[in-house]
Amino acid sequence: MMTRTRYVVLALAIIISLHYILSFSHEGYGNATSFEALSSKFNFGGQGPPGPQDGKVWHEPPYKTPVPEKYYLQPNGTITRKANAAIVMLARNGDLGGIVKSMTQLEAKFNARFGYPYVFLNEEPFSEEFKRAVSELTQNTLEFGLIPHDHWFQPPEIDEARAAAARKDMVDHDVIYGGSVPYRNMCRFNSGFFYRHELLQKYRYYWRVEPDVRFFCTLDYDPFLFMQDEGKKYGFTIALPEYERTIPTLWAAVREFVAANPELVAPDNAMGFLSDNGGESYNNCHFWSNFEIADLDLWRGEAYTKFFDHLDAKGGFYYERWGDAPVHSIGAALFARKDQIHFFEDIGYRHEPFQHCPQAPAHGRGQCECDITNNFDREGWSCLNRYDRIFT
Ligand SMILES: Nc1nc2c(ncn2[C@@H]2O[C@H](COP(=O)(O)OP(=O)(O)O)[C@@H](O)[C@H]2O)c(=O)[nH]1
Ligand SMILES: [Mg+2]
Repeated sequence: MMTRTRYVVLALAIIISLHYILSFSHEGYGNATSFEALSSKFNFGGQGPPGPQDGKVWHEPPYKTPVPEKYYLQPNGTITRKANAAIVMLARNGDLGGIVKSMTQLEAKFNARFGYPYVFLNEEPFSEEFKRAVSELTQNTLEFGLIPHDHWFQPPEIDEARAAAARKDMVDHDVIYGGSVPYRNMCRFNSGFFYRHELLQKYRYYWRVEPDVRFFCTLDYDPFLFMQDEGKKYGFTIALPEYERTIPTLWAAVREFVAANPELVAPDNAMGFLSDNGGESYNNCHFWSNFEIADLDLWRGEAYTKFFDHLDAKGGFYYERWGDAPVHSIGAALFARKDQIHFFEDIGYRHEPFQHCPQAPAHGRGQCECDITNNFDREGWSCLNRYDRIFT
């Protein structure tokens, strides 16, 4: 009996070792680009414990595997477990109407049942009217935070004459928000500061929600628990290219950072989403950051912190109009493993002028109130094909 057990254990050990050896070596070949090859030579500190997907060979994008039933609400509707998470809304007092629309839908489709707190942030104090109006929309906890001055406004190091000339040039070229300083403050804040706000310190995950967005489908599972238990770090619904004129020198700054800090780049990262030539140039693809469900520790970690500081020192948030969408996307793609970036196929979402409408079977399961043929994913401009291809 003893010898037989020993034999089985030995055989299992050999099979498991072989599996790991094969999957690691395979992975190295399958997805190598010059940047990834460079980065995979190094060991990576500061990325936290290995996730459950470590070492897996991907033959298709992770979203093709349905969300496990264990994340769905029980038939009796009771919640047994929650993640440490909040819904984060950056807004002005004047955004109240749009916030009411977004929040009403999010409550109806998800949060009235799941009970996550809201954190509202603003560089000016929220009015009593704003606070009262939003508190009428939910039973859940609400927190209102004031953004510290230095996290929002144009830093004194910025050469205002140069920034003003850049703004004028963008206005002359009809770049959207090209002449706006507040928009640039917002992009820089979202890129490098929102996760440092004192109200967010106690949370690990967040869902970013903007005014005037729509959520089409009933969400019967907890996306935060899904992120947490599956080791995901960044979730999106729409991927598209950025306007080149807003980021002419961003990629040069990224390359400089990677060359100087190769050890901070994650192995098996999503460079293949960002670049069609192994990191040589940026294809301008980014995750549309008006929707994000993500791990705050991704931004708080050493890699992204240094990356943001490097970009901020370049002044591109003001001398150009670097958006938080490309900055976050590049950060997520380089500092997380590709399988830690999740496409929420089952969350129906619209921010003008684009929408993601889930396809079958998610469309039916979520009783999605969207035209199934009106879906950005497969339109010519969608960058979802660049996401898909990094897994195949
Ligand atoms: N507090 C504050 N929030 C802003 C400001 N500008 C934009 N926002 C918020 O930043 C987010 C993006 O702004 P939005 O106007 O929707 O930009 P778009 O989605 O790129 O067209 C939204 O949540 C806005 O409420 C501002 O000057 N102050
Ligand atoms: Mg918006």
